[in-house]
Amino acid sequence: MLDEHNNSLLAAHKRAFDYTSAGVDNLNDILQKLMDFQIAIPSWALGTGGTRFGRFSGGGEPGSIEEKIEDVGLLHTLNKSSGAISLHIPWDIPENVQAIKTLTAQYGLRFDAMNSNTFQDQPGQQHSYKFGSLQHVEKAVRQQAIDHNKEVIKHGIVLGSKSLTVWLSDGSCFPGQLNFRKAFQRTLEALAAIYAALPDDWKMFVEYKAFEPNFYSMTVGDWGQSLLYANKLGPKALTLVDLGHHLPNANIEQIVALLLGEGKLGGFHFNDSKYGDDDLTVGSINPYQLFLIFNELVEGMDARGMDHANDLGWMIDASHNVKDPLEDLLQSVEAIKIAYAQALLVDKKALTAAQDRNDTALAQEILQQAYRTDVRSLVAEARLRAGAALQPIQLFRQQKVRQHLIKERGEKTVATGL
Ligand code: RM4
Ligand code: MN
Ligand code: MN
Repeated sequence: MLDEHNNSLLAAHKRAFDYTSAGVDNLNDILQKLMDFQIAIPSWALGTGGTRFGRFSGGGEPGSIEEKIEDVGLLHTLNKSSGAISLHIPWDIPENVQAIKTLTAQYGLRFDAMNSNTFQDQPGQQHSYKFGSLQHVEKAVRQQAIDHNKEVIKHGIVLGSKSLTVWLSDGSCFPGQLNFRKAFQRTLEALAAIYAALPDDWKMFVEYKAFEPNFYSMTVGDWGQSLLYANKLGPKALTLVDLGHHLPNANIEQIVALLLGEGKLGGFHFNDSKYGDDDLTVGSINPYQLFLIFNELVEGMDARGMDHANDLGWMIDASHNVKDPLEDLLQSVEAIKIAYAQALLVDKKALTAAQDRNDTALAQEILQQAYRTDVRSLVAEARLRAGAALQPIQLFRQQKVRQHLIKERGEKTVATGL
């Protein structure tokens, strides 16, 4: 099916590719980088997301961890760029570990960061997280949250994951509710207890979020707070940037540049937002910002001699309320690859020279020259060379994949997640 699809589009693709690639010096290097670059899919993004007002389930959602792996396998077959899955515990507790590992290997997938969840109460749970988890005033609640994170690490070790992402909803909703200093201290001590359980070759990502579900203060609310924790915890602790977790107009590219410079950027959660959400499809609102972020990522990683594909964690973190989640994920991966390809096209030497001469207009020209290049055929060529589809969404629709999934799994399935 893939070959048939690709053959039918080949002539048009070649025309576009020849046109764009004619102006690119390091073409093969760029194509190789695009092929190597994999973006993990979170297990909670495969079902239809909801808001607090409602959830409108789509049909054929994966009902088990095995089916979630199958969905990511399908994405990876279509784009050869989604070669990893990130699990959220307890939404996806791996029960039959051996079978799950075999299934994942069969699709050429690996397990990305493990995610703990101390932002919801689970059935049968002894202590409630209503007033926080690692920051909680009661030791027993903090201990329960620490133990949960240790459990998550254990699941991850068996699966071959190498990192733990800790995102806390801890904070307060009203002034006076919380002693900030004490909450920080308690959280730091609890994080240290989790850090101590981390294997030597693991990383711990400390994710921050400006607001929600707490609306007055968040105990890990911005990159400064995250960096404080990460610096105090030790070399395995790093800051994780989720694009949607900033206040409006924050200069995320500058944050990224500084964290990279400090050697403290650990990973990325991709999404986009218009107002204050963290759920929209990557690149759907502000693709120029995404490009500027990638420009800093490439510059900063190259300055430190880092491997683009493997030295940071790359993941999508979005919630698909009105689109087919699989189509939305294909669009997200494509948007990331486009921004990455554009960043690779930036004439770094010329930009540095322009910066050193304070030639502001030229610096902008250089950036926008790259941004305004239509790199879609380069990304498609990388997919073609990797054995994937020239137009993943088109093939997904031609093959009526969603209809098949509905037939197989039913109209009324609901995936675990938000
Ligand atoms: C949070 C945060 C976390 C994700 C949860 C589901 O806003 O982005 O990374 O695990 O949502
Ligand atoms: Mn996130
Ligand atoms: Mn989020």
